[in-house]
Amino acid sequence: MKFVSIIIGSKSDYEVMKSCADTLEAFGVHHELIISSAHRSPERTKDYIIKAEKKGAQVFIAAAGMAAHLAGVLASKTVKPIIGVPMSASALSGIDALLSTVQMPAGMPVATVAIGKAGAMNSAYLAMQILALSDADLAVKLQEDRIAKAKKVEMDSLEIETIIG
Ligand code: RP5
Repeated sequence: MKFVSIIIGSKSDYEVMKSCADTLEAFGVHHELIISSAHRSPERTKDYIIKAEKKGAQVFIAAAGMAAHLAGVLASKTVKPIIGVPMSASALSGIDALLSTVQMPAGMPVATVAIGKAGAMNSAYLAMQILALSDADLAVKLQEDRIAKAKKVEMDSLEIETIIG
């Protein structure tokens, strides 16, 4: 079964990354979420990538904070697309994780999204856009979501225009 794999570096990342899992759930996209760390449990992380690929993982989403090497470790073990989500987990408010995640050497890409909740949700959308390249039904759902978002902007504007006259 094809699915999206979400790996978070710590339980403390879950509150933010739940919105990634929720977004995939809302579109009916199979996914699983595990906790594994590049630094604290490197063997578990490596073993998981191999098992997940065998089970059908199509895209990996890696979320980590501080010196965030999780996405890079995944990139070293698979040629499936890797999306990195920097977590705000330190006095540097996620800038540390952003730079650790985004600054991959040439030939080892990690598609890095925004720090925190927007990035968590966008990682799900980006994963689905990748899957939608070979899933017409999912592509239609994503198009419908865009239309709904555009309509919401119009409705919000009308609401404000009504209030201010
Ligand atoms: C990273 O260190 C985790 O991804 C987390 O964002 C950060 C802090 O982890 P905890 O000390 O809260 O477990 O590895």
